[in-house]
This record gives sequence, C-alpha cells and structure tokens, in this order.
Amino acid sequence: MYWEAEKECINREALKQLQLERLQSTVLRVYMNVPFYRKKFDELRIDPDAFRSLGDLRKLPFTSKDDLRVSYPYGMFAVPLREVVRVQASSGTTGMPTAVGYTRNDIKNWSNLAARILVAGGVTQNDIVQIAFDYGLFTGALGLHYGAERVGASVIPISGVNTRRQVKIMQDFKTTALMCTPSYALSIADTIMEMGINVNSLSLKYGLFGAEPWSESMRHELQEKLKIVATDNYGLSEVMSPGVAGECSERNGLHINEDHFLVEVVDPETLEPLPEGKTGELVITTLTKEAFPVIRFRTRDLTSLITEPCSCGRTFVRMNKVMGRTDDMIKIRGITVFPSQIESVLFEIEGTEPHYQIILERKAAVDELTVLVEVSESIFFDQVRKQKDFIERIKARLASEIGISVEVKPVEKQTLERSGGKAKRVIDKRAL
Ligand code: DLL
Repeated sequence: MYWEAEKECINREALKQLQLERLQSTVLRVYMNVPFYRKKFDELRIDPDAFRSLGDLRKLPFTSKDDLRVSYPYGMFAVPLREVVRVQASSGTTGMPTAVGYTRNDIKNWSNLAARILVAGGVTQNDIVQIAFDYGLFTGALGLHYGAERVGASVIPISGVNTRRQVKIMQDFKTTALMCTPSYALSIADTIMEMGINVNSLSLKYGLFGAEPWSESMRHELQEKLKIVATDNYGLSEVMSPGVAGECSERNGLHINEDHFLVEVVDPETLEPLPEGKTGELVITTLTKEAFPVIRFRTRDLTSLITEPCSCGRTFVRMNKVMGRTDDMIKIRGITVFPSQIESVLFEIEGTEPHYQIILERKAAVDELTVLVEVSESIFFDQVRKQKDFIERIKARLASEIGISVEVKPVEKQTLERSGGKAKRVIDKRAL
C-alpha cells in the first residue's frame, strides 16, 4: 500500500532529474538567503548558477551540528520569520538544542512524508493511532500527528503520560497503532503484563517506532509481546523529523524519501564518500525545505545504503537500521562498541529484561565498562552461586560479541529509569 504511488515508485531516471532541479534551486536559495552558506560558497568559489549535475554535490561544504548551534536560534533560516508558521527544536541529546522552522508549505510536505511512512507501516484511515511521543518542541509527536490526520486515521494525542494511563487509553479507545520510542514501547508491554491484561484482548496491530537505535532482537520482542507488526522510522529535526525514512512491511531497510532528501554515506574521519553498502555517516541535503534547508548535513548517524530494488515496489533506496551515532560509539581499550550490540546479547539470555544501561568509568587509568541489567525476580533473589553463574554466562557472551571483558551487574526489575522519551543507554563517567 502506498500513500503517493506515483512518487514512491518513480522511475529512477526521472527521480535523478527531479533531484537535480530541486538541488539547483536549493543551492540558489541558501546562497541568496543564508549568510552562513553565502560565505562558505564564496570561500570555496562555488558559483550557485553553475550547478550542472548531481555529482557537483561533492563540491559543496558540509554542515555540522556545531554550525547550526552557532547560528542559534534563527541564523540558518532561509525565509523571514513572517513566513515561518512553526518553530521547534532538536532534542539536544548531544548538547545545545537547535531551533528549526517550517513554512506553511514545509508543514504540508512534512505531513505528506509522515503519511507515506505511516501507510508503509500499515496505517490506514480505519486506524486509531496513539501517539505516545512527547508533544512540545520535540518534533516526533507533531510530525506523526499531522501525518496520521492526513491519512485520515483517528489520532489520540496522548503524549508521554504515565504508562498505566497509556494502557488504559489503549484499552478504552481500542488503539490499533502505537507510536513511540521502542524502549518506551517495551515499558508499555511490561505494564500491560503487570496490569494482568491479556494482550489479545487489545486491538493493537501496528507499532511504528523510531527516534532511537533499536536492535532486530528488540523488534522481535515487541512484536511478540504486543502482537503487532513493528516498523522502524527515522528522522531528525535538523532535516525535517519523522518522514525522512521508514520501513515498508518487508521490514528490511528504511526507504528514504529521495524526492525530498539527497543522501550520501561518508567516512566520518576522511569525509570521503564510501562505496555502496559500506557503513558510514549519513549525510543529508534537503531538496524542498523552504524555512530551514540544509546542505550536506552531517547527521552523525551510522548506516549503509541498500540500492537493490525492494519487493514492495518502492524505488527509493533503503538505509539499514541506524546502529548508533558516531558519538554513541563507545571506544574502550581500543575497541569500538555500540550499545545495540550489548542489547542484542541481553535479548538472547533468558532471565534478563531488555532494560539496561552502560556505565563507563576510569579506574586506575584503565577504562571499565559495566552493564547494569534488570533481571527477573527469581534470578535477583536466587542463591549467590546460581546468580554468579548466570552473570558469568552473560559476561562470556558479551566478551565474545564485543571482544573485551566487561562487568555485569544485575539489578532488580524497574530499577533503571524509564522514560517516555529516548532511553539513555550510556553514562560516561570518565570525563567527569
Ligand atoms: O528523534 C525524530 C523522530 C521522532 C524520528 C520520532 C522518528 C520518530 P531528533 O530529536 O532531532 O528527532 O533526534 C534525531 O535521533 O539523528 C538519530 O540519532 C536518532 N534517531 C531517530 N530515529 C532513529 C531510528 C527525532 N529510527 C536523532 N533509529 C537522529 C535510530 C534514530 N536512531
């Protein structure tokens, strides 16, 4: 099922032509209206009128999060504020927030792109959609909200309220599609069990999750526990937000809305483009944004592209699930570790709850990684020797997965902070 079949299944040659035309006008727009880009282009002697092919993209400068922060709040806007109908902000996970703006036309495009993602994930006008992302400056909730209304679904804008209330509303309003972070969906699933509710008595069919990295094992668990089809969707405020890319029912990579975004994958160190299929940093150029266009924006997110056609019929390239961001990458004793690798191991081990946190500390000049993991009551209160064996088993699996030895500390259920927003997986105490 498609939202805009003729666009989502566009012939690739026609797409390239469209992208070139849109890129040309974006380049011109930022040169004329954003002092930051005008200065950069002048320094690099880029003539915005002499843009002839998509390959010329490589000549353009990158834009970093820091560039946006320096221009906070409105320095990067390409239209006067009177044309801006909405201002939102990035969640500030990696530092200061960034303000972003949308014209009326941007909101229209955004709603349409969010609608594409929702429909690809199974949602129709017959669905009852519960949006448990936080409303407010965070772009997740409002982006999906407008998309769901565009599709014609019935939207419950519940926001990130207490989890029992989420479940109660889900029961009463017969929610069929849930939208939130995957970690919060897991808390909702646990709460359904704690409340003694049989999940089969609920009406849930789809879960559209995003805003943070999550493993395939997590997907499996959520699909089993909530009896849903769970799809991943990706976006970021600086570029637009949900609506950038999303999975279809194949659940094998996220289709990027390439008629609105031009993507590259580069080596995060050298910034050179990587060959197809190689994992690197995703770089995005917006093609239609009016208020807040960005050129070669360095997302810091690590992924790779899949150019093989998808059996769903969409012709847009897919990106693999984002495994983490360059700044989530844990460098410990020379080894690179992603929280999602640890997550996958924990899911395999019976008796652990997939709620975990990673603590990094420096002890006597040596870096140590400790995984705090919630375990079932029977294990938490088990005999000391049995518990020790259990921990050793997790440690051995983690060591073979990530290549270094780590500490594992079991904690009682519900000890680690739950949040309606993005889960905080890593606490780095080394620099404190
Ligand atoms: O999190 C937008 C969003 C909301 C996407 C709801 C999907 C659903 P920001 O707060 O600006 O925007 O954070 C963007 O979150 O650069 C990634 O690091 C991470 N992220 C977003 N979606 C995914 C995903 C929203 N599906 C940052 N998988 C991005 C992994 C994701 N990471």
